[in-house]
Amino acid sequence: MKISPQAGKKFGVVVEGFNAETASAEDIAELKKAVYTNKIAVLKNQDLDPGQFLALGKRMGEVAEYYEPVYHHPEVKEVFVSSNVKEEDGSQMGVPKTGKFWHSDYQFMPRPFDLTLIYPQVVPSKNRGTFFINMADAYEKLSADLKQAVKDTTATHSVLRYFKIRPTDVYRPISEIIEEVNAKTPPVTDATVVKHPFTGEDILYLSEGFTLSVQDAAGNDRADLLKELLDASGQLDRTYEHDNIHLQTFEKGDMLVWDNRTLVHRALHTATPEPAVSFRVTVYDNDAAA
Ligand code: 7UC
Ligand code: FE
Repeated sequence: MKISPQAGKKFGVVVEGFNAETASAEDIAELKKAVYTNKIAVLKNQDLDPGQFLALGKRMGEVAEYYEPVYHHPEVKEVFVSSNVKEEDGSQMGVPKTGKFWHSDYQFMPRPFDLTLIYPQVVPSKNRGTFFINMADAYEKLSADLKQAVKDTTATHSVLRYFKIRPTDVYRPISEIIEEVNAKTPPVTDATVVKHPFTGEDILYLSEGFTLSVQDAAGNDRADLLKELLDASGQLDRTYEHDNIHLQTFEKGDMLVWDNRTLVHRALHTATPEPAVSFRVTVYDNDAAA
């Protein structure tokens, strides 16, 4: 196994010679350390079926299955499927057009995932990739005034604005669906700046997609501050040229493993949609900080 920095990129490493079937415990530990330090690892030349992909996830930590079954792989429910391609029998596997907004996975849940593993299956020929922002770096780069302003504030997150209507929701009143989403996944409130459990970094923990509000210690809504923080981090830049934005490209056989606590990401917008399918496994890492 050889880990090297991604040439010409803001962050991330490339991992060559990683064999999911024969990797030692030391290899897995080294890989996880590289992910926490460099935020994203691209494992080259992977060839795993959904069961083997799940097995790799289990070696990284405690695999968490997605709470909405419509995303589940039909054979391996812990594998989350994003697909805009119809199956041969006309059925839909998983959900199309997922994550086309800045977010981190499960940011709206009481416990967000530590690691996300994405394994692209059908890779578009152009416009492939995912945008990422390192929110520890974004915090570090805030002005002294903004760093002061964000102290003692909290941020509230919800899936509501990006909850996907399921096939079974057709003809249901939207008010009923909204009530159901709020009952099942009530908004969660966290400190706006959280400490990374493994690296100790301070992370600006908010996203354009899931963060509803920021409030100060007295409970006053600080919509102005939320907007300023999102703007400073690069999440409001519709040209995607902000210095904080990293475009992670990939090719068939690549597997991306990222530090979901630190990074926000966003699926690349494509005007003319090409077939794209990817499998995902998400992991809670219960290891004590090394
Ligand atoms: O369909 C989607 O964009 C899924 C999104 C609402 N949640 C992904 C996650 O893991 O938080
Ligand atoms: Fe995502």
